[in-house]
Amino acid sequence: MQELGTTLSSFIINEQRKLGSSAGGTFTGLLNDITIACKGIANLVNRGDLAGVLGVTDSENSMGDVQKKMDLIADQMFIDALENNGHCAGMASEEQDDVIHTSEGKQRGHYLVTFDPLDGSSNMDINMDVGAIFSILQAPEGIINPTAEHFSRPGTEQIAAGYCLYGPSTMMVLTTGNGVNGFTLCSSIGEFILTHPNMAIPEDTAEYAINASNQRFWEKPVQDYIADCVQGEEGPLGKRYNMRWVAAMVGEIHRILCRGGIFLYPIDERNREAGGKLRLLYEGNPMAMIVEQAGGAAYTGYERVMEVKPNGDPHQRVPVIMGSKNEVMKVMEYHKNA
Ligand code: AFP
Repeated sequence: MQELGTTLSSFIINEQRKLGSSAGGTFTGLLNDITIACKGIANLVNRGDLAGVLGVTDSENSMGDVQKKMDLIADQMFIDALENNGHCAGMASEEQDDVIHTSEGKQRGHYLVTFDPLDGSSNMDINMDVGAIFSILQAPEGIINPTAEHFSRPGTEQIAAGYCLYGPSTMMVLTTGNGVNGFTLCSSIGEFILTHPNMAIPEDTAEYAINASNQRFWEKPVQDYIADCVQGEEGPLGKRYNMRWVAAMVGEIHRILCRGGIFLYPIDERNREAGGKLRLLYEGNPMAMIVEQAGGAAYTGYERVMEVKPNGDPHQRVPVIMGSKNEVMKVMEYHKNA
């Protein structure tokens, strides 16, 4: 019989033991709750139209995005999985206006979880990559029903972050602040198995990801950087660049973890007032933690994403420039010189 390999749960238990953590059991339980949600979502995403989960609803989220059927289903699957075992004190979801309290009568745990239950959901209907992103914070002592303020903490306070990519295979990528590890869902036994230990982002790259259709709205430093990339070997950067756009941040960051690259969703003229396009708590902070833990860098153009001061709004937005360290620092130079 083929060897099973290291499951996600046994990996976490061993990691907690090595760190001498007293929270081992409940933290492992919390991660287990998240994997249950992700496995359930993976199953529906994989069956697609056969499961009747494609298409839109007639509702919008607080950001004005039309919600897809699968956005709402994935959101509820996260909430149910996190509520069931009492490891979580409260949740905040990109799909909900307000933070979510654990239902009356349910046990409350020591952690706060924020999540984007279905990142890149416009890809659902065209059978392309989608994913889930999550971040875990320690809950403040003695708080029964956490408020938005309790979730509004800088990314440096995250104790774990991860994403689940529903691609050709389903992968969970996780950091608990001690490197980044990737696990592939083995459908025959229903377990995530460690397949990508110690993921590391190459420091150099010649591949960028940006929605180039927004070019006329970007700030000058980003305009200048991309213009120089496009010039290739003849330009000041002296190399030929490749470009990719998955339109799901989970897909972009996964590619960068696997082979390097830089992902930009900068401030532009249309999103300047909102502070950017991507959400700090649901996308910016967790992905910045993963990228930094894999040896990459994550900035807004002006400061580290994880040091952005939260403004109390769980839907606060942020510009992001993240990926291979030397390339991100190059873009930072464009900002400093502007
Ligand atoms: P949703 O989470 O609303 O599906 O949005 C996905 C996303 O925030 C991010 O994952 C992508 O990088 C980005 O939007 C794609 O945006 P464009 O519409 O500019 O392609």
